[in-house]
Amino acid sequence: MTSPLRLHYAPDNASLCVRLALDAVGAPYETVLVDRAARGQKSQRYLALNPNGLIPVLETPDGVLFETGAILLWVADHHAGLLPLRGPDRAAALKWLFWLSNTLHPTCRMLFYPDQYTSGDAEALRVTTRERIMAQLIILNAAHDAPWLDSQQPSAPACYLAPMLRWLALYGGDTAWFDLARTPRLLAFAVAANTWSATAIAQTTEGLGPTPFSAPHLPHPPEGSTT
Ligand SMILES: N[C@@H](CCC(=O)N[C@@H](CS)C(=O)NCC(=O)O)C(=O)O
Repeated sequence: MTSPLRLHYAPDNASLCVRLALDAVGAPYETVLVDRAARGQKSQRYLALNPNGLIPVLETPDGVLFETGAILLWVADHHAGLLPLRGPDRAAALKWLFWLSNTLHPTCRMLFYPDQYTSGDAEALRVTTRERIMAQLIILNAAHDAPWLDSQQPSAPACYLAPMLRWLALYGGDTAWFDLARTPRLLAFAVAANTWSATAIAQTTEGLGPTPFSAPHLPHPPEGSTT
């Protein structure tokens, strides 16, 4: 590797979470575009990095990493500022990071890729999935142990959450159901995330447009495609 870190990405994909974290800590990295229009994530070359055929991958001096949550944790372990170092604050931040990875993100995937989860009525699955997502967002909105949610600065869980709020507003069929006003704390979070310096970089590199997390528009990336 010519650069210590290499992010395999597609615009507005889960790689955006990693990009935000890397830019938040100022870590130098290279990007490698995964051509989703050509199903590059299922190519033999990519599957050799991530046999799951999913984006992102981060190549690191410690090896090839996949799974967004694991990558965010790795970045946080190597750069100060994304997670509390120890104690109850770290425990709570890890709890929510894993919740985002194991609970909210998989539910979002059922909305974005219903055909991968049912051979039956995809739209019916989407209807129940929207209800599940809203219930999960209400749980997060009420969390008493998530100060990262109210911070103006990015953290590992915040870098995971902000893109998911964006995707919920943009993808997954009819998006009229999604209204951040129902979760005012998450709305305030998204407004703050709009102003991160890492967000400004992603607005350029991935064409995210204005207010990318609180009131997003479909992206106009300089290269690649979202799907
Ligand atoms: N559990 C995986 C999920 C990643 C994921 O869903 N990536 C999407 C892009 S946002 C993807 O690669 N989709 C392509 C596909 O499903 O074929 C992670 O956290 O990294």
